[in-house]
Amino acid sequence: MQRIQIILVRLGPSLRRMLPLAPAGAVALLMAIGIIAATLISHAVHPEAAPPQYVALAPTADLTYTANLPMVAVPAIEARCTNIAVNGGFEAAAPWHPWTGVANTTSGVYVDTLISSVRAHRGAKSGRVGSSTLNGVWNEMVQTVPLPANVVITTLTYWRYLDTTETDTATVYDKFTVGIETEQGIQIVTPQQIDNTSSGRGAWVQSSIDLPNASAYSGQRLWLSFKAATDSNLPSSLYVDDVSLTVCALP
Ligand SMILES: [Ca+2]
Ligand SMILES: [Ca+2]
Repeated sequence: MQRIQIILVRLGPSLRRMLPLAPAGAVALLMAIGIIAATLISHAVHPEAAPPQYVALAPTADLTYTANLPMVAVPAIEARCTNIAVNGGFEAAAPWHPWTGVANTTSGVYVDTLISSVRAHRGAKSGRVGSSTLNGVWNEMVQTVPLPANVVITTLTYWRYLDTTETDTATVYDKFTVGIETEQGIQIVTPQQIDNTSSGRGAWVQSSIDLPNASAYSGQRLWLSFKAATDSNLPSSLYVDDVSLTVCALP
């Protein structure tokens, strides 16, 4: 019996591997045939041994296997996050690179007028759009940022200070928008709007914007934009400081 049992154990997995899709009953039948053949051979080789004995098998008794596979350690791939905005605190010396500005007032290009020493969230300076003295202003401050490859998250974070002489908090007269654009000037987020009706006037407030589908812009150059459009009465400014663009990218 010892010899027969060894053969039986070997036949079970072999038949199951040969017929991986066969019904369990068919496999059991083939196993039984194999066992009978094996015991007959064993008896022929060793006629002195006990006569063949047939063993009833449960169909699933030999169909459960345990495979011991080598363990392979797979290191986790982590995204690295860095701030790629430059001079986000507006403290660097002139010419204030890399911030650039355009405006519709008489001074032409306004890189200098978009930097203010009137107030700062940190340090001595901040960026400013709008005007504390002029009405009917449209101006914009932009920084171009090159996104790395394999971007997974892009978040613009900034502090802003709404300084307005408007007293109406129900109707929008002076409007500021903060967004992220392509180099063609196409907004790729819903811009955040701050206007004379917004809360938090006369105080530094932190805001952030997540770029949706950030991976689609991997390797592209984008614009961080701060814009102002004011009406013909009661000037307004928006000061911004500590601007960062946190970009998380896979290696
Ligand atoms: Ca500053
Ligand atoms: Ca106004």
